[in-house]
Amino acid sequence: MSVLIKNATLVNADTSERADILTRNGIIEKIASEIEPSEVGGVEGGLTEIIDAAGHYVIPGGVDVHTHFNIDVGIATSCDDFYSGTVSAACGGTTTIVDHMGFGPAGCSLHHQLERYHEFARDKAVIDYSFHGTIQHINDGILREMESMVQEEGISSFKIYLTYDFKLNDSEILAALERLNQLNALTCVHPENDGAIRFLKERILGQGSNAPIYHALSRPPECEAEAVGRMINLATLAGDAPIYIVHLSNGIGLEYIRQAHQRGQAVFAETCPQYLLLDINKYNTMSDQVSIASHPYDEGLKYIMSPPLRDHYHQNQLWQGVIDGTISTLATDHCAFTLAQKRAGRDGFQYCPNGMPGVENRVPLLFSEGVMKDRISINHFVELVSTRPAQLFGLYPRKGLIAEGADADLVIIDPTKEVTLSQGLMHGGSDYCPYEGIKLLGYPVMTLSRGRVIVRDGQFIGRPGHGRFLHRQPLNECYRYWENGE
Ligand code: DUC
Ligand code: ZN
Ligand code: ZN
Repeated sequence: MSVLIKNATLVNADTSERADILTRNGIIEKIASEIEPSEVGGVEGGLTEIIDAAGHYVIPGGVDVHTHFNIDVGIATSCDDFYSGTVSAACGGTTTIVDHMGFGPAGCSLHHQLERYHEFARDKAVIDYSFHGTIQHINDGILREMESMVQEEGISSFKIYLTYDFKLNDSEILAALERLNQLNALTCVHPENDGAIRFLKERILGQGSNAPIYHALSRPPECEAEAVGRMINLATLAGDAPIYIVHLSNGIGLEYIRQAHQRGQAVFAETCPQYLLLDINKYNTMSDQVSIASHPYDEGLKYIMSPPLRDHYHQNQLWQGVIDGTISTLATDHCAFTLAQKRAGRDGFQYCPNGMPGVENRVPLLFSEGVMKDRISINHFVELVSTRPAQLFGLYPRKGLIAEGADADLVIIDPTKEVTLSQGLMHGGSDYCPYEGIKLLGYPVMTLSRGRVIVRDGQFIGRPGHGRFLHRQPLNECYRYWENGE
């Protein structure tokens, strides 16, 4: 099986060039300024397709390192599994996902959840995938198990929570950081101050305020920023353990991260399109739909997630962080529910399952809002959506790079294509698109996963089970690819 892409503008994180690209058996075999079909054996030689990419960009497939498929959040189970979730990802130009495993039964082992997630994804995923470990408690058994998770199972990153039922306390955080650093694994953190949120939430609910906006007001930016600052200090105390802040949504925490960088600390930050492009006013929005639907909270409930959407000050700060490199990656925190599931929050925001879809929107949104609006270069865009996440999570140079020998995960973007985002165009399991009505300039028109065309002009043509589990490298293997570039 072989595909020849002609006349491409090939874009990596550091270079752009006019090139032809030949893929064979899932790998990029050759990149050259001109490759003639006859020279690679034509149809007899296994050439299955010649794609003319003139006027289009070809980028390394998107790598979304923050999804939640099949997740059970206690009050609901997300509506995307590893089939619908990865189809949606592929249609939006993402060819690799790293999913955050959900919580298992109290006291369960790390391997228990890993086995469950292998079951969830096997035979379902249409693109390549891996998982982050989830640490829901700390004891000697868990600290011991981390070694085989990293060295045998290929799970080189783990997430800890500073809020929710399975939050860790400071001494548990230190134990996790120290051990994971020893194993060359990256600690990802959901940073929100649990006590402050509990205090504010109790007061707000006690006053009878339960509309969607109060979800945001019960977890203001300072709750998140305090936890970011605490994690930065704990990471230093744990012997300079590297940390990765997930879904950063505020400018105060961003400033703490910037200061940590000035001290040379390994603190990596991810933000998501919703924090750059949607704002707190969404919780008060009354759309036309509300007049025909039956409850005034319905529109705001669509955006209930943690951390919540912020105001324009924080949005602008985050854009600045993206532009100046303080923020390393763009992920989605895709955690999709249907409108019916979100409507549990009609009785109060505390009953609404947290999260929303987005895996299909990330690459097109950043291309249009970032590159086409001249906020970032196209190379920086590739770095944020593909190269950097691949490097940080042990997937590079197999993923995140267009080079001979890399996986042929390629996305072709037509920069002239105008698309107005709407639910009708989406491929996931949810029944609303949080970015409804946003006008985009530029859109992915083809996605190849390991050399197979799996999306063509918005039509998914891949198959379940094509996606393979990716055994990820530990951090010391990744470091050599970016250390010099820091
Ligand atoms: N917040 C999380 O921490 N995880 C999933 C969705 C959400 O809103
Ligand atoms: Zn989180
Ligand atoms: Zn998440």
